[in-house]
Amino acid sequence: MATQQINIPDIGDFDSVEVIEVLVSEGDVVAIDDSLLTLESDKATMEIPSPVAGKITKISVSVGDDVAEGDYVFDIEVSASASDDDSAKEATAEATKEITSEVAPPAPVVEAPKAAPAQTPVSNSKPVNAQSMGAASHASPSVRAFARKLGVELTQVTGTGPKGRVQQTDVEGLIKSVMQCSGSASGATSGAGIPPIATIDFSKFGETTTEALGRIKKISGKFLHASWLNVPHVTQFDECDITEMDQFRKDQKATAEKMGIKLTPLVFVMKAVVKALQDFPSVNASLSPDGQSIIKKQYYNIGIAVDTPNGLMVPVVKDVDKKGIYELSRDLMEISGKAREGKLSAADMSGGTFTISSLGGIGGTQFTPIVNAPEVAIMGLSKAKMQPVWNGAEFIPRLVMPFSVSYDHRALDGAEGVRFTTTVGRYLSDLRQLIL
Ligand code: CAO
Repeated sequence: MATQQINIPDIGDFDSVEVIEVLVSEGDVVAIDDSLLTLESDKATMEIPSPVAGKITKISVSVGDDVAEGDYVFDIEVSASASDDDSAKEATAEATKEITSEVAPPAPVVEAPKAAPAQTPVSNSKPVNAQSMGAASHASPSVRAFARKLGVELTQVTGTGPKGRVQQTDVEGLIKSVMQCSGSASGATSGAGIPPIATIDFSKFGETTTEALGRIKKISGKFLHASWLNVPHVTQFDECDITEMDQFRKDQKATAEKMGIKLTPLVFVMKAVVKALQDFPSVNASLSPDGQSIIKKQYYNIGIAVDTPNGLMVPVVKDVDKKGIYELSRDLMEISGKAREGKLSAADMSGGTFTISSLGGIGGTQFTPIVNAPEVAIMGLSKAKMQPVWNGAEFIPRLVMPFSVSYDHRALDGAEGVRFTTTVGRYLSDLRQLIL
């Protein structure tokens, strides 16, 4: 099979345009016209479709790169049947020129119509995040831009065009049905009636500068805002004695380093959390769309909040229950590295069942993380410190780690919430319990 080098085609009047999405990963199989990249200038967004069918064998471009016509971006191992399909290449060149008239950053997702709060999950829908928006659906760049502008995730739209291609009318149909539904679900829509914050001309009081928020920050901000408005949050604070755990970590550090792995407290927390999730299945869950039942998941995929130069990303470590601490450390290093380099794929970001946000490497005593809806709980880790602890006879120095769990009060009662945090703390204080 021949390998074809893919270069940026004619992109109109633009000399250099920023890559804002890499829509494929190495190993992905693509069809002719499948979107490979999204580019964005200050005036327009455009997608680069694949000129051939085949397997992506190399990606030489990352989110944030500037590209121009002729730049080499991918290698595709061309499927035998498609290797000399010139007409497809011409069609692709045409499609690339279809440029939207304004920048349309992704907005909050409009779920399939349900008489329930807008953020509640559709049980069989993919978890939603910036990277996954529309990546797997077939649609022209103009339809993608139209959907993005209205905040519709293309994977939620049933395409009625040839080969299931999503048409503009399909997107309009979904919006119409959601609007009808939200109108009939009294009080269910989020944000309605919220008093606005006063607009102030700060320059009246001193010098100011205004900088546009980064793209990732804008997207994560919308999800955080939706969760904050829709989920009745409770945050339970707790702390645990991790003296023995940390000694064990230090004992293993040299072995880990020889394997090229950095062992931090986070992987032990992931194991303790998963054991506690097995004890409390309602925490590893989502509410049903009508809010009348709870969907408990028998898989344990932990989202990890990663601080990147572009903003907060939440890649997911899969099957944490089945992995040891070395494998988890390797996974953590890999996904946090990919997050920081802007190389996460849709698959890396989906399927999470519970999230951990660790600020332990930075500082702070406690914080209130926002639930990563449609999950129902999130843990916040803070920095462990040596503290004097009374053992009944004297104060002894112990390493104590503060942590918190915010949860959706519709899914969990306060008693269940504190039983969960107490259980996590117990496992972290005595790791032997993880193998019982
Ligand atoms: N207490 C004390 N020390 C801790 C700690 C804790 N709870 N957690 C980590 N540390 C230590 C680590 O052991 C490491 O020290 P050594 O190098 O001496 O071993 C150091 O802090 C740095 O750790 P790290 O941050 O590199 O690694 P991690 O596995 O703890 O975290 C990751 C990985 C990706 C979660 C982290 O790098 C990160 O991005 N954190 C920020 C997440 C964030 O922004 N959350 C907020 C979201 S809401 O706005």
